[in-house]
Formats: sequence, C-alpha cells, structure tokens
Amino acid sequence: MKKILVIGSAGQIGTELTPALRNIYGSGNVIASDLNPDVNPILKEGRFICFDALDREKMYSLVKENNIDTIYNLVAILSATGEANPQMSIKVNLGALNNVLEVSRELGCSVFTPSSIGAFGESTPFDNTPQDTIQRPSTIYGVTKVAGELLCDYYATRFGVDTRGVRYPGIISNVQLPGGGTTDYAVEIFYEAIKNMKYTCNLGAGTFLDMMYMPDAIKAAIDLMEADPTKLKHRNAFNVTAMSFDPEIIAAEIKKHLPEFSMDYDVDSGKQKIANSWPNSMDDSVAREEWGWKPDYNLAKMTEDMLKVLKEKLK
Ligand code: NAD
Ligand code: AKB
Repeated sequence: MKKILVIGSAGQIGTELTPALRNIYGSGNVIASDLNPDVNPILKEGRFICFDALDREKMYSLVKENNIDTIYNLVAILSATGEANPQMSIKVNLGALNNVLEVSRELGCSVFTPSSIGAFGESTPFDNTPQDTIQRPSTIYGVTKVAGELLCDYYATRFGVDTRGVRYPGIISNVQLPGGGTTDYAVEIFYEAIKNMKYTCNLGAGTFLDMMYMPDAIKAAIDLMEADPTKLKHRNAFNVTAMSFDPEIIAAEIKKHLPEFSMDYDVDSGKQKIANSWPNSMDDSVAREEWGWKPDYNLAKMTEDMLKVLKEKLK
C-alpha cells in the first residue's frame, strides 16, 4: 500500500483530495500537512502535521520517518495573489517544489505536482490549445508553473524521479473556498446565487476559460498517479479540462435552476488581464490517449450538483 504525504493539504484541492486518498489507501497511510494550522476538521480525521514546505530538513525527516513513497505537492501562491507579491510567489511555488523534488530524489518518492492553464500566455493559441505549444506566460504564477513543469521533467529524465502532473483549469468546488486565483469567480457565483440571488462578476462577458468540477480534479490526480508509467510520454503537464464557459453562460445555467438570479459586472482590471492571457479551451486529447482521462461533469451536471450541495450547506 502507498504511504502518502499531502503538502499544502489545507487549500481548495487538498481539503477534498486528502479524504479521497484516505478512502482509497487507508487513513493511516495518508498524512496531511500545511503551513496553516487552521484547517478544515476533515483533515484532522487522519494525521495532520503543521510544517513549512520551505523547510527541507523537516520535509526530509517527515518523509523518511514515515516511510513516505508518494508526495502530492499542492503548495502554491495562485495567480492573483502572486501578481500582488511576485517575490513570495517565486519563493513559495519554486521553493516548495525544489524541496519536494530533492527529498524525492534522495528517498525515492513519486511526486504529483499540478501545473495550470496559467502556464500559457498571449502567444499561445487560445482555442483548442495544444498539449505541446508556445509557453510564454505574462504572470509570475505562470512563470513558476512553466519552471515547475520543466523542473519535474528534468528530475524524471536526469535522476529517474517518478514525477507526474496535470495542467488544471479553474477548479469549481463547495468545501474549501479558492485561495486567490483568477478563476475564483466561477465558485463565488454559486455561493452568491444561493445567499443573495445576485452576483457581481469581476471578469467581463466573453471571457472564456477552461473549468473543472472538483470530483474530476481529484479523479485526474489519482488516475494519473495510478497510470502505467510505460504509457506516459508527457509526464508532468497534461492538459486536462471538462468545460469552457464565460460568465454569461454560467449565469444562464444557474438561472435555469434559480430564475430570479441576476448578475452584473464590476471588472477587476488585474484579473481581467490575467484571464485574457489564458486559453479559452484546451485540447486534452493527449491525457485521454496516454492514461484514459475523461471527465464525468459537464457544465449542466456540475451546476446542478453545486446548487444542491450549497443549498444544504448554506441553509
Ligand atoms: P490553495 O491556495 O487553495 O492551497 C495552497 C495551500 O498551500 C494552502 O493551504 C496554503 O496554506 C499552503 N501553503 C502555502 N505556503 C506553504 C508553505 N510554505 N508550506 C506549506 N504549505 C503552504 O491552492 P489550490 O487551489 O488547492 O491549488 C493546489 C495546486 O493546484 C497548486 O499548485 C495550484 O497552482 C494548482 N492549481 C489549482 C487550481 C485551482 O483552480 N484551484 C487550478 C490550476 C492549478
Ligand atoms: C488561478 O486562477 O490562479 C487558479 C489557476 C487556474 O491556476 N485557479
């Protein structure tokens, strides 16, 4: 059985990925960790350790003492927060990954590290964005993501570390709020629809972005880590997507369930600039071919489930 360490487990993805891993591999085989001690209680249903991923010695001893063989590295400063503090973005995003890769090289761990649609930029084809294409992002988040993809590839080819990863689109979820990204509006719109029946969107009409519902994001991470390594030609940056929409389309989908819902706009120029530099829709056929990726949720199914869960949660 795998022995797993999830680093950055208290964020939007880790809060749901960690329990999913515990269900599959057993609670005693999955340690959650984060810099933030104030975490969703669900993470403390198994072992939770508070530590700074920039502390390599601590990471090394944690991995060694617990016979960890697989690390899910979810530590990141996301795009909007990163633009407000580029130095912190470089230090955290690349520092944590560098430590994870070095510890994994020394102790023989497999590594999952997500990249993002943020790894693309204005010179990338916006529609049906290919797996292998131009990557010149204009955000510091994107710069750290491209560097991370390359570092993971380097550790695989140079040192034989089993590194794997996907380029996630914006993730939509209902357990832990997102942590400072550009795609956060696609989560906030659901909370505001249930709470106030209206939403002021910070990205403009016509801003198309790839998105994915959390159950598919979790499935992608686990399926890729379970995939036959001999079939993987692209190890670290698989395009994965489930849907592409703009604010008008998601608002119309919510209105089908809540006819009184309304939306207006107050565009955040910083976030809009970031969103404008990202793909409208990615081509994820390589992930489908190499490890059988296929999402379960489209816009209609995700919307129905989000509203059902949040109605219960927020009542
Ligand atoms: P998040 O911001 O919600 O969570 C990141 C976690 O890392 C937080 O709990 C934070 O406390 C922790 N952290 C920060 N600095 C740390 C440190 N020094 N030591 C230990 N922990 C530290 O992020 P997320 O949305 O869960 O994203 C996880 C990964 O997926 C990231 O690599 C992100 O770039 C990627 N991703 C996320 C999305 C998305 O929409 N959520 C989309 C594309 C890619
Ligand atoms: C962000 O908006 O920064 C993230 C991402 C798509 O990487 N949600």
